[in-house]
Amino acid sequence: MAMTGVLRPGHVQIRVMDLEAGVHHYRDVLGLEEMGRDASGRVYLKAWDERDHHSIVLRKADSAGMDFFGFKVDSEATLNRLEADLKQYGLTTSRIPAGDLLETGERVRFEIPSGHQIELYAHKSFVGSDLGQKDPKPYSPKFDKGIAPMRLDHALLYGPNVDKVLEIFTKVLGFHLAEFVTLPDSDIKGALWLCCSNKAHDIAFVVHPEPGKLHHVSFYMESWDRVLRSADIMAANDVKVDIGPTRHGITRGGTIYAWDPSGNRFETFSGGNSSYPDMPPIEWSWEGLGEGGGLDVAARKMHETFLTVVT
Ligand code: M3P
Ligand code: FE
Repeated sequence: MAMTGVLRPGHVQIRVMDLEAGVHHYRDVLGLEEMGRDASGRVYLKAWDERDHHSIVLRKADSAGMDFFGFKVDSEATLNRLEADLKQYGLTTSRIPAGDLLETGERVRFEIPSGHQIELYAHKSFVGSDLGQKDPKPYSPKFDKGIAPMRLDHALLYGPNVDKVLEIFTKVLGFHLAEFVTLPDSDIKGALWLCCSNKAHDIAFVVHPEPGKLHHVSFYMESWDRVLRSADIMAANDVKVDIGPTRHGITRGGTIYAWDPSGNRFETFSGGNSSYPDMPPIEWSWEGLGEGGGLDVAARKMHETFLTVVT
């Protein structure tokens, strides 16, 4: 696949109420590597198979949630073009100077109609993975440190105006819709799984009255075995689990939803459908999401927390 334009989820800034409890969770339990701290006290972390400097940024705040979600684009030229296209569409964009996030170039930030801050950037320092770039090894001891996901995979965000969000991601940013859920007794799309790659999804949205909410940040595990191992590690560390281990019918990914110490939900996720822009999106009814196993193949029911607990 000739990937151009928006390449992948690159970073997410998560608010935590107790910084050291957050660092303990993301570094020692999840097993991400701490890559640095900046003058304002933010903590930067990376997963073992990621090559750029960081993907997770923790900021101490009075409330939990997500400050912004950033996508890496293929070049400065693409950054400039997408900034112009977003303005042309009618969104307000701003430039955040290079270096505001450690080892990261200039970012274009905009608020989408669901109330979330989304960013695009073209540069983040390449630091490589432990495996090396030449004749890489298949294994590093880091794979056994904590849950040890391979990468930041996606986020699921809750907010209003999901129809407008669909238009911006597909018409302006070049994403395609992989799967969607229609609201009860209607053909209105109330939940979206959107891709800039051929992964199961790179970002997802569920319609919700309150703007700017985080449902979960998802981490990719190499296998279903590794998802099950993550359940053991959650239990050993008293991490509160929401749903799973099970499979989502939507995306067909193996999953556990659980909470960090501030109440931000995170997911350990494996497998999942591949998607291509020429494939018509998969449609789910509201019953399909619940009793049809869209959310939870094993339980085949709606979980109250899925619709109500967000940060
Ligand atoms: C995901 C996700 C649902 C399927 C979800 C698949 C919620 O990876 O976004 O959690 O039905
Ligand atoms: Fe997910």
